[in-house]
Amino acid sequence: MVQLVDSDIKTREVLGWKGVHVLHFAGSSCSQKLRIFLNLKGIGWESRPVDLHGNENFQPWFLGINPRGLVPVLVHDGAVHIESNDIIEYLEKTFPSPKLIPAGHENEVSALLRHEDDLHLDLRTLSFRFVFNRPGPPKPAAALASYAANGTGTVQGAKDRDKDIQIAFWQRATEEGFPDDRVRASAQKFRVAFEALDKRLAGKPYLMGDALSVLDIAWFIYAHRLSLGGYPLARLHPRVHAWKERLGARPEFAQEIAMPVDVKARLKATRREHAAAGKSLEMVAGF
Ligand SMILES: N[C@@H](CCC(=O)N[C@@H](CS)C(=O)NCC(=O)O)C(=O)O
Repeated sequence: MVQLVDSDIKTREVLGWKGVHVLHFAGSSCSQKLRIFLNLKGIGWESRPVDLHGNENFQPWFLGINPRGLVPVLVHDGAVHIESNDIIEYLEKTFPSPKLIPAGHENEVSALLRHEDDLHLDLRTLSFRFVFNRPGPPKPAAALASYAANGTGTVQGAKDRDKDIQIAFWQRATEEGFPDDRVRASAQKFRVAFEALDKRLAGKPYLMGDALSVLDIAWFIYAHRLSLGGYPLARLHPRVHAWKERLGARPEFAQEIAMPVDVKARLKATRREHAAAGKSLEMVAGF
């Protein structure tokens, strides 16, 4: 559980926020995951949007809440929680019904969620190359300078190494973009992970068996995002594809991944351009 301590937090006003507040961004995968969880739980929450496209997460106000500079963030009765999977596990304990982590499987689910989180920078690499595909550097120099300079830089009282990893990721992306060899390495990790999921889904409707769990939510988001980027899910992992389609038809999921018409059209054009240049995800990955 990553609940921040008092000395981590500079934006003191949040300490007075009562109830459930979520700082999030519509198109962020981790935010989508948390919002689907909240929908399924029926937990009422106050929305505090953070504009990632405008780099609001690198502004002093937001870094004063989450020194790591990432969404989502949960503020529950003035307590600040970061890291989407930790937030979900905290909420599962606090709002136990309906159950989304099967009893007796807490440690197994926790380990499987950690594996999902370990692939987050790989998801980001593939997303920036094949889904967002915006011109210019992924993060402007001024935004990164603000990121480095603001916030306490501590999580639970200790210097936050994760922030250094984030900054290094963006600096490298600014210098070299998201080159083919990194795409191949990231895509391969997902191929291995999806093969394991495909096996789990043999004869079972959900990843943990007969009941929907947080694991389905977390992996649904990855499968959805990668499909948008052109990952050939139906061809390589048919059971995962069918499971994703089934989940995506449920309103609690569908409303969180709905895309504005212009964004959809832009993505379609990007996919066409990449394919024409021989640079679609499956071509670069060698799938
Ligand atoms: N391990 C973190 C990852 C959070 C994360 O990387 N969030 C992304 C959005 S999905 C973010 O805030 N990115 C910052 C940016 O793009 O500037 C979690 O699970 O909460």
